[in-house]
Amino acid sequence: MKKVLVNQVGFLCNAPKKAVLNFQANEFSVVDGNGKKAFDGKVEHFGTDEISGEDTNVADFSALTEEGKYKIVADGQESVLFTISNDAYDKLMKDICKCFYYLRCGDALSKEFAGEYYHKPCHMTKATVYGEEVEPVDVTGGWHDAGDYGRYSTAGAVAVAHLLYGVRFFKGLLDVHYDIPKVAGDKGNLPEILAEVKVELDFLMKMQRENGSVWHKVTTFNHAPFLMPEDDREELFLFSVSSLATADIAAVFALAYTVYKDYDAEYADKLMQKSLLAYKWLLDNPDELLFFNPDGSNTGQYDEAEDISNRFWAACALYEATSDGKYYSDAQELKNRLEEFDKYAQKKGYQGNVFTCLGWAEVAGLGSLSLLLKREENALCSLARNSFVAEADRLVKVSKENGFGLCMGANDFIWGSNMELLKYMMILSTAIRIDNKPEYKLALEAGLDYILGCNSMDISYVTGNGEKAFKNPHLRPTAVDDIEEPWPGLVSGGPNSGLHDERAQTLRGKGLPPMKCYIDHVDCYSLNEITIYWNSPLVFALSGILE
Ligand code: 9MR
Ligand code: ZN
Repeated sequence: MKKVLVNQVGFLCNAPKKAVLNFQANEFSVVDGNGKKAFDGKVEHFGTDEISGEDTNVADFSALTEEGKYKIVADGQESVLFTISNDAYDKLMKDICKCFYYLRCGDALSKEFAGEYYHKPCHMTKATVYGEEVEPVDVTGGWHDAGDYGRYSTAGAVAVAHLLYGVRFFKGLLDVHYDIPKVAGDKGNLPEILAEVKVELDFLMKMQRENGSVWHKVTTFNHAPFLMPEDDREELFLFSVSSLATADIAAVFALAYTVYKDYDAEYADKLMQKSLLAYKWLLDNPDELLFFNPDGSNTGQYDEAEDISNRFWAACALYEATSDGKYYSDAQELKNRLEEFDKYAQKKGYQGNVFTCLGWAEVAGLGSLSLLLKREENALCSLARNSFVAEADRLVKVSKENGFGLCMGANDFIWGSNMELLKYMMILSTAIRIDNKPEYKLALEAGLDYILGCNSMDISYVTGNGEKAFKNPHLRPTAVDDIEEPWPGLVSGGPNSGLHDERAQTLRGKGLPPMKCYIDHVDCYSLNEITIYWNSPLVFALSGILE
């Protein structure tokens, strides 16, 4: 089918702007809401690429900078209506931030702020410590991870990290105003994004044992069927501690300390103490303690191959927060070990630069972000800068291999492919601050265009944003709440050529290119689930674009 694919939300006035046609044409025009022509241009033929499998043709209208509502017309085909305006992304930004509020667990939602998406308090019972004869523990609060009701320490830490690094790099995020209630312990001066993040930080504090180690997750033994969160009343379990979770918490609490100290010194000190306690446990327990589900349990495993990147992140974050040289030495030693491990991983087909990996499994890039913030002239800070620039250069190269200008290769279309892209966009938006190459900006914008509809599915992967936004996330409350539309601002996992669920398997054998391995169906947990850490990198990247 002939299609004019475009970012369905729109563009900032001075941003690069393009649409992609999956058919050949000589010319295109941009017309406003009244059908009046606003711009004429020539279509540039690109050709077929391996990610979309389409004959792509590019219509560049960057020169059109006047605010308004427009659509693209070419050869009788029309795009959806989109906006050009400097506030084109205001609603999107509010929506993707407010998602975390709707995902809150415990006694946290109110009808006033959640409206029709309100649900009763959930998961309020104490959790049993799996395999131990100890008192059950109160770990209420935080955010549900995803379409399921699990709460996982590493996933939570990474989502918080994306948001807090976003705040550190791009101050504008502190000025995003949207409706959420005051949170416990807020002295009345927390910007919305920090109030929301505090909800998860408070929960993560409860996940830490007295000895500093951190439980990997709290979930029911198996995933709940499709029901509202308050109806999920199975016993909650705290599964074993892992060095992965402990290191991520040491890191993210140190990072949080650097942000919250400007608002609430007492809370910041508490974060720092807990970070140090976790770090001490790591030093006392140098052997990796990875995580695997006990037999018969099927909730998220979030397994990782090593804990070196997690320990590296913790050392970097503590160095950034305290300037204490001992963390620098630790980070240096871990860097060497990580390089060794990486040589082995690269042999196994792993791609990209390990010092730019931004979670949930590989987190050394989060350590690099702390080093970038430190802005020192030393070996590790240089490594961070060089790694981000080298990776951004690689991404630019990849983006030239397809008509979408998209910095993704066929290998990137895995489970949660949109996060792969969003992490790349985090790298690009950070690299711009080191070396402001125009190519970085082009690749970054193309990434946003892709997420918002300029893709061969012709779908915006953010609910409620774009005329053809996806509507059927694999998300328990949405699936059963009898409300027509899901709440806005949810980011879909996106195409996954691995087709890891039963309904996705119906695409098998159709010879689909990676970009088309997607169905907007509630059953498709491997293509269309949502998670906190698929929303969070978009918050970071969009903040970068708006800066
Ligand atoms: O996001 C995770 C993805 O990278 C993995 O490939 C996948 C399979 O292990 O698991 C995803 O995480 C899921 C988690 O285990 C449980 N909550 C929902 C997450 C998103 O699907
Ligand atoms: Zn809950």
